[in-house]
Amino acid sequence: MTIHSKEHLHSFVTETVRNTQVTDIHTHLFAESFGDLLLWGVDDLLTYHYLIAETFRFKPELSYDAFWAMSKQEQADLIWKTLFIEHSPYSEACRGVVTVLNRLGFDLSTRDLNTYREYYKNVSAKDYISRILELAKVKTVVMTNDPFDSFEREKWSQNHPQDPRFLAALRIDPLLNAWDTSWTLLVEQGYEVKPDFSGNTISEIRRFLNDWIARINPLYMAVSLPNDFAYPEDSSRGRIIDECIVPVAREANIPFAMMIGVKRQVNPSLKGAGDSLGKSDIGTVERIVSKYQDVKFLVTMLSRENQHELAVTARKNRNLLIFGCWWFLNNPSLIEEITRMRFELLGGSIIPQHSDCRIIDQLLYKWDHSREIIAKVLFEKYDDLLAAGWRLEEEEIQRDVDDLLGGTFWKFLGKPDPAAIAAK
Ligand code: RAT
Ligand code: ZN
Repeated sequence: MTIHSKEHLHSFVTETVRNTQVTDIHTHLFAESFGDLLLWGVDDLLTYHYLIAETFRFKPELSYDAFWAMSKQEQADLIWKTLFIEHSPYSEACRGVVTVLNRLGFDLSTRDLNTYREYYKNVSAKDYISRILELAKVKTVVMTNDPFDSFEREKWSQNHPQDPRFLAALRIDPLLNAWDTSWTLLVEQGYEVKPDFSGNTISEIRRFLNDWIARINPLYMAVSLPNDFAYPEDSSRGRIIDECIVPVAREANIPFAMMIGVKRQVNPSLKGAGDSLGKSDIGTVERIVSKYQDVKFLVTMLSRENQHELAVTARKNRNLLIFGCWWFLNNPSLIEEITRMRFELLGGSIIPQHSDCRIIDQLLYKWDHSREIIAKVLFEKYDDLLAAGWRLEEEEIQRDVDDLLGGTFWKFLGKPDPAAIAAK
């Protein structure tokens, strides 16, 4: 059907973006078979590291050690009282909790955490995962799988049947960012590597990567990189990228995902909440993607200041697909500005958002909030197009939204979307 008015356009775009199933390309969620690695429920929701950092700001008298000595439930009580009772929860991470509780049907007028807790006592992880994925209209999530984590390795070795809604990504931070210590972890797994790269070290690192690729079938290899990451670089990281990651990515035909701009542990007392960000040199991205045009790169950058030049770099390199409004950028004002700018420079050849969820409940808010903004910006772009004299069909809008919420990712990988096949 042809779009016939501004109102028709607005309601069709809003409804389509709201209802189209998503492939969430980067999360920290896990399938049920991974046991305690999967976080869910109101206490995990409240002890999210974003909220821990916000709580300390209102509690100058609270010692870090005292907070870390508390049980999870005590921490959640304190966070709830501080951020939700003593102040209004309008930061994005706080509003997210409100959206989740509301979507789950809890009575927000009571503000009684214990009654919310009651609900979770009677649900199983299995049912809850299905409920949240359905409510959030997320068809598949990509996990962050860490071959350096012994608990997770153990889970993979148990060969549980794979839940098709949870797809793998091979995360290799220690290999690239801490070779001085991580080489020993490869030795422990039976690879003959030496800290100075002598002997078979390079081919053994490749063997390690290939073995993990065979074991978990990852959609991509991923790393988070500091803001001062440079390429080329005379360092173990530079060497491993050139001689191990790139050839393995090429041969396995999977992208190398670089998440650039983290300053780890600027405040170690905050533990997992203590990381920050810094502006990076776009030349680094330009040089690596143009050197290896036959390798695919997924890139997201953490600093707002890098977003425009990253989008321009994608215009110049079709082997670069930019994704998401990552971490400190996952705020409505920034998502709106970044998404609009990306649409203007790159049309639909982007992945506008990923959730980065750590707690499965968060899918409800991260996607609700992002969909609202994506729909708003997309409506404006189509409206401008109508004003310029174009005609639009509803089917064309549905096609475009399918691409933005997953299709572009699958086409970049060169793989069919398994959920789309299963639905047929
Ligand atoms: O967004 C986050 O929760 C961060 O703590 C990180 O997990 C980041 O997304 C990463 O994958 O390193
Ligand atoms: Zn992440």
